[in-house]
Amino acid sequence: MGYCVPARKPKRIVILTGAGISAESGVDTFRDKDGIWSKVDFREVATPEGFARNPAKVQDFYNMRRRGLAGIQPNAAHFALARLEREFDGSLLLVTQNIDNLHERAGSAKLIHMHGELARGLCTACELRCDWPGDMSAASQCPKCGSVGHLRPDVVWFGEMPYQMDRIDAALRDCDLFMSIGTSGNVYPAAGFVEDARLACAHTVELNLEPSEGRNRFAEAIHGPATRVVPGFVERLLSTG
Ligand code: BV8
Repeated sequence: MGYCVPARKPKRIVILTGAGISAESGVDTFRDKDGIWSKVDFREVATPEGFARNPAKVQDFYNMRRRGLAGIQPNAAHFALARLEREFDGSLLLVTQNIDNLHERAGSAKLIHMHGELARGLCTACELRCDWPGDMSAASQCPKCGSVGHLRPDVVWFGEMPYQMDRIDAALRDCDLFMSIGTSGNVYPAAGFVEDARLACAHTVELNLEPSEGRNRFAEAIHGPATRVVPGFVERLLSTG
């Protein structure tokens, strides 16, 4: 990495979000003390092996989370990122690890769900990916190939390749500002994005309730609840003349 000339005003932003940005909307995080992985073993519900062993258990796990989508709303942090996308005169890409639909409901469009989406289904017989707002089970029928029992939640499980990694890598290689919001930095390849951004001489900022696993890989960190620190940082960005 040659000598990095800090960009005064960013022109190309990449933003990574995790469960922490949806916490204040009532969505459980994974690793906090009463997080999802403290209640269920991720090997049983978020791996292809777990699905093969007990598909009904996995379907119930995602049906429960999918039903929860109806009762939640985007919060001030989601809306602040949608505002940044509207008002920022440079390029911006929002990459989320979250499978909830709060970013798009807040108005974000330049969005990649790198770990998939809760309200979508994937047919393992014909590869169809489709909207699936309701419950899913072994009796569910694929709307395209008609086969029964081959539908699974369209989410990326451990050991599976995240979605659109080529677009994400290209944006990281070219960005001059990388923001990481509400993620603990435990899961790869997402936890390694800060390194890719630093290699591109980008300014790197962590916005999180507390220091994450990767805290010391960021040039700057602002700690506090997302609904407070994200709107504040967006205001700072948009007011930098
Ligand atoms: C892959 C979807 C090959 C399902 C998820 C290198 C080293 C070691 C291991 C690996 C490695 N490379 C790959 C691995 C294996 C594995 C991995 O990383 N394992 C970990 C456990 C060590 N990775 C994979 O298997 C990935 N696939 O690598 O394929 C490959 C390799 C290279 C390039 C391409 C392909 C696939 C992983 C995806 C798994 N699916 N989710 C579902 O949701 O059910 S992961 C899931 O957990 C989330 O999506 C997220 O990605 C991850 C971490 O969760 P976070 O979002 O960070 O949430 P967490 O609870 O941990 O933290 C919340 C944070 O918010 C905390 O810091 C907290 O302080 C903060 N917070 C809380 N409240 C607030 C707040 N912040 C602000 N405001 C608040 N109010």
